[in-house]
Amino acid sequence: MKELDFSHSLSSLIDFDSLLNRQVTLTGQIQNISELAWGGFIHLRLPNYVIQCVIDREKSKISFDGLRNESAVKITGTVVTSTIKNPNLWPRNVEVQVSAIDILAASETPELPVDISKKVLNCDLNTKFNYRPLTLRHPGQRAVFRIASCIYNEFGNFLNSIGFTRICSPKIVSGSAEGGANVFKLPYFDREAFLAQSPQFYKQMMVGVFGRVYEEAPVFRAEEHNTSRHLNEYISLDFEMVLENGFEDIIQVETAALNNIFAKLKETCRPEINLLGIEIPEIKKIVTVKFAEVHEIVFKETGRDFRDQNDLDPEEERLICDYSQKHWSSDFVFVTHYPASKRPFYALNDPGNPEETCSFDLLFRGIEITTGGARMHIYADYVKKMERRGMNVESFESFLQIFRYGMPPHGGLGLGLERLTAQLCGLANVKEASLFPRDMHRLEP
Ligand code: AMO
Repeated sequence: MKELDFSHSLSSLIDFDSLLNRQVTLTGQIQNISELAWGGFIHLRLPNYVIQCVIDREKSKISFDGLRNESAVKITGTVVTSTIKNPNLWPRNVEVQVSAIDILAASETPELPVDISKKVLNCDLNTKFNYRPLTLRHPGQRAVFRIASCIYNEFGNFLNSIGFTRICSPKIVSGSAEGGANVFKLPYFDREAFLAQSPQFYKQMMVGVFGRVYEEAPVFRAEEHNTSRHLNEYISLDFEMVLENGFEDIIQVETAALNNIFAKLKETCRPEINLLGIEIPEIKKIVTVKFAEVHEIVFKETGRDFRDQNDLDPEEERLICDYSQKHWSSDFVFVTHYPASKRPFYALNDPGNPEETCSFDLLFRGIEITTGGARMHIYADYVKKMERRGMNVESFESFLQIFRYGMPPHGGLGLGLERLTAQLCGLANVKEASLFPRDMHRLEP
């Protein structure tokens, strides 16, 4: 039996510098072809790289006939120092002098439905999403999702490092955790079930088990409005923990988690950051402002009066972020003490002012990226609040049993991966930070 050689598949990034003047065989796809009188260039897309391959027609006897953008090919050649440093390529210091090209699968049409060989992917959102398997191959799009991948990994890595346990909660559930009408129903044998709006109840249950838990998973919201900030399915980065001091503990952990993510992005995603021309921030100081104060600041600064509203309007979120930039030099604002009337039943009301909750939203560059807060942890408090809200206490009994067996003060948060990615990458629409976005009109691809 032939012994399999896994040395290549198990190697990490290719160290092209150490391969200088050596022969390599690379399997990838053709990002771009430039044919010139003497030969030309192929930009070959590899995992994490787009490398320049140079074809000398005379020396190599390779013809450009039959080579098409996106075809899958195996290229053999010698790694040499590159003469032109093209900023769209990575690595930039080396290129491959091609001796042979083997076409593994030719792209069917010479004219692709979207030209993904240019630096900027020039098409409208619908086209971008209709041809997602193709448009995602564009280096700018790949960069967005490499950044999302790093956020996802580092959120978990950081929480693991401070004693959190990863959980996977069910996505088919019997009720709505976040309230409201935006819940998807589905037939479940002889009854009705729902797609989870969040892992809220399960992460609270699991705090009773491990004390500190996190989950990174899809959640589902039947939002009936098509906006640039809403998806019907998104990735929620959640954690839940025992609180020693109060909901400020959650803000501390989120700040540290975000700063770790930002440091990791700078360390590992430099080519992507440069390609997108973006700036990765750092939370140098924690800025908190009470919900009621936001209304006052915005009114005083702009004359816009939102003071009778029990939530922040998207416009008001933008205005307070502008203010924060100008006066507090911060891209991040933790807005605290949201009105109890606007928060779900599980939120802990402020003992000093029961109209307010011990909760917060984190705003980043003009948009809410996180909701978090302390929860009630006494059984009788849940029953009282739910009855006051006219909720059917019995139907929540499987969740409420955790409070019958003793639960410490606890709280946590949910951070929208797509919203954070979109804000970091300067994308105008959160759907652009979703690989295969789901909205009211889109179920494919
Ligand atoms: P909330 O419903 O505010 O809170 O959601 C938390 C975060 O998820 C993101 N988000 C969305 N992203 C894209 N499309 C949507 N339709 C969408 N809805 C929400 C936002 C938001 O800040 N259980 C609580 C969290 C907690 O208290 O632990 C919850 O789900 O970034």
